[in-house]
Amino acid sequence: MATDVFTVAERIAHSLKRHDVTDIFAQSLPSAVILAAEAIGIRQVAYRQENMGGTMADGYARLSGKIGVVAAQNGPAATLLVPPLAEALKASVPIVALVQDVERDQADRNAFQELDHLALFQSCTKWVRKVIVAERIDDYIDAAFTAAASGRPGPVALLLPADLLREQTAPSPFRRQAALGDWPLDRLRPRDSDIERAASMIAAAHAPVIIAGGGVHASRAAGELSALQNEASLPVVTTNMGKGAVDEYHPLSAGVLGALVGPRSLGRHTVALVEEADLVILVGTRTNQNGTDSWRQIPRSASVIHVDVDPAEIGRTYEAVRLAGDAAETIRALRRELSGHDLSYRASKRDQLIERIAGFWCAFDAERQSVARSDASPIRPERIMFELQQLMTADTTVVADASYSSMWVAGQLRALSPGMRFLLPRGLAGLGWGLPLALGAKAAEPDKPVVAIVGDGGFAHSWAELETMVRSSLPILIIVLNNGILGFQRDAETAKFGRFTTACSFADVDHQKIAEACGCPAVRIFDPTDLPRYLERGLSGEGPLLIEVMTEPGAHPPLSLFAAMDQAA
Ligand SMILES: Cc1ncc(C[n+]2csc(CCOP(=O)(O)OP(=O)(O)O)c2C)c(N)n1
Ligand SMILES: [Mg+2]
Repeated sequence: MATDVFTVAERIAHSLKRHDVTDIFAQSLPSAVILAAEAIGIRQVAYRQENMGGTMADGYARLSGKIGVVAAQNGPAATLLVPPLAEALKASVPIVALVQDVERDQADRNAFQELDHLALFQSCTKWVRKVIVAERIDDYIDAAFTAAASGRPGPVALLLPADLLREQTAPSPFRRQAALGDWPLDRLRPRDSDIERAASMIAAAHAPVIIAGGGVHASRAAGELSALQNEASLPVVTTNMGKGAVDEYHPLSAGVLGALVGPRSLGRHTVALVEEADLVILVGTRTNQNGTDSWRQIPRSASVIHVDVDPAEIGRTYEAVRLAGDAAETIRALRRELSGHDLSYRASKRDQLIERIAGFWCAFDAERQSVARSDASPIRPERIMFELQQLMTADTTVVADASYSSMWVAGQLRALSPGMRFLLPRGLAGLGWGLPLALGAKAAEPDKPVVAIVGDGGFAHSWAELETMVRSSLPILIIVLNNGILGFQRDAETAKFGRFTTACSFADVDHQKIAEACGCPAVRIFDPTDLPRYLERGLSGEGPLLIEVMTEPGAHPPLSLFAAMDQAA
């Protein structure tokens, strides 16, 4: 078969298969490619709207460890890929976008739906190329996968002129047999002298703390991180993106920190671990505003070690011992080095540290009792999280939309194992990502339960994909937090200006009916005691279910932005 002459579209399909691509998120375009892909058994998950399709590819990539592939038409369809690719760029998720372009001899004369795609994708991908020569197609497909999955993973775009796809061509004269569909592609590690220096600092530190970010998940480094946590008796907090990097029931785990430090938060207690640290070990984090509560937490006096696959992230804000490399490889090397060090000082601190962290969790649980166990109607979101916690397992993938949904998940749920996945669109925190991220996650791991928690505002960006969910047999549980408002928007305006604009309140929307109209069973609940049985049904995997929960519009997560307001209340 390798010597046969195929069309470029068919060659693309075969290359995708070689890279173990089993699913493409698409809407029939570029038609030649999708027809060729379906003909050889690659599944098309047909989205309703490109920006949702790109996000499905994102959720798929985050969960599966494989590169997500999305395809789209030129022009307006291509422009709709910008938001999901931008999120993936900021969140370091590898996606290959296959985008049709106008026929080569029609370029630059206002052909139908012609747009400068190179310029369009420049800002939201790490690599964009247009294929001009048919015989080079295998080179370009492999280059696209390599660019997406190597170094700091991210999205790429490959532009495919429509006439090129129909052209017949022989296979590449160079050997092209590698499967490049998994990420990360390379696992580089720092030089020994840097590992030795970092290990000595860890062994000698009086009050070290690890801040683990999303890079731990990207590198599949949760096992290594947990081993380091245990062996060196290191307390671990995570960023929002890093949630689940360690088991949050481990006695040395102190949950998510970031900006969740207001009243009734865990972070208001655990922040002391960072503020009092003499050594902060950053792992796989871009030290962004939300991850650091506006860069307020790490004291100037602390030494910093930063493990990151992107050398440019190290030292961006915090000068650090540079451990540029893959998180799993680097931690493994650190552990090996530490095994030759005397860790008795660290061990001597362990019990005291465990007791202190247990005290934080205990205080947090006592403080949130009034909301997490509240019987009130409208329902407190903390109560929903409390009930979900009782029913989820380490296999459950929890997905949230931007806004408060992300914060309820990050701050109220507790990860049950190292590597448990919580998919949060924290690259850019855009509304509407929750449902499509969850559908991508379900396509990646059909046998695992997926729950998507979305606000009513964000969900409105993505309702149409309910039909995709039903048609494509991707049964997930969707929890719509219907507070009738753009909650964060209203509260942020109130905190900053003392008033808010007329956009913040919605007319009543019946999400149960919307779901049912698309063939998805749904309930609308007002009483928190109804939560357990519906959550159980939704997580059972029997079929999709949408639970519209009428939630308390006055509830907001304990973000530092609101702390002054809350303290005064
Ligand atoms: C695409 C996009 N548009 C606007 C915003 C600004 N924004 C952040 S949160 C928010 C309100 C979200 O309301 P909803 O989804 O109902 O969640 P709630 O806060 O009420 O739980 C808005 C408008 C955004 N993050 N993303
Ligand atoms: Mg809302």
